[in-house]
Amino acid sequence: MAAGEGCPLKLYSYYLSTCAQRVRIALNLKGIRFEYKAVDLMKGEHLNPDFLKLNPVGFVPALVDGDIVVADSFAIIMYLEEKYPHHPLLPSDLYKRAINYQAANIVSSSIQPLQNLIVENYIEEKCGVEDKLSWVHMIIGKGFLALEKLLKDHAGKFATGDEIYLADVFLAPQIHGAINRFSVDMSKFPLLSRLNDEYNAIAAFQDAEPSKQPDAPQSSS
Ligand SMILES: N[C@@H](CCC(=O)N[C@@H](CS)C(=O)NCC(=O)O)C(=O)O
Repeated sequence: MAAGEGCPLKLYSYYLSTCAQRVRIALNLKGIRFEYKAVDLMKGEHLNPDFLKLNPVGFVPALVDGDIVVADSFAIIMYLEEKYPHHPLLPSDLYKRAINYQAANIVSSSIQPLQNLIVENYIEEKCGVEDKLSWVHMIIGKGFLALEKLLKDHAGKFATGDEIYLADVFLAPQIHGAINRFSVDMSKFPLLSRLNDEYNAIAAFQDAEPSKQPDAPQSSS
């Protein structure tokens, strides 16, 4: 039997999806077992009618919890946060909580959607692979610079102090993808580089990495 098979929670995921990776990290941090349901974005499975019933916009991740279906990583993580309040991902301090929302939203609104597969494919088709890569580097660079500035007065061991919170859950996959998929030069982002080292040492983050997922090819990172 595959790991997690028969668990009430089912996560529709693709191994390289940074959005799904956020949810995998949140589930791991909270110690919640889940069944992994692979959706192959390269085969267009996210556009199949069955998947569109789970998420009408046709993106992973989606979470099924019995009769409840939630899609979009932010909504899923908030659902998990309220259903499983242990290992809280939101600090009680109001300001720190707002900074967590801000950092998470820089990743989820101002970086990832602008370099999503659908955008990458469109740019590559219209302008070629070089333009696609320079676009992705520009978008990631702009967002990472903003995150460096935002977090410099808030970071401790992690993004907003010495505990792992929402900002870390969103930052880790974005940084991992920037390094491993797009070879972004991280020397310009010393704080994010240091945070990445911290994340890489934690099992909940390691286990959520693309290469560890059941749908990853043998040699992926
Ligand atoms: N806001 C959504 C975005 C979801 C999203 O963009 N997912 C990507 C993978 S990270 C996807 O399914 N892309 C397929 C495509 O671009 O066609 C979330 O946070 O879940």
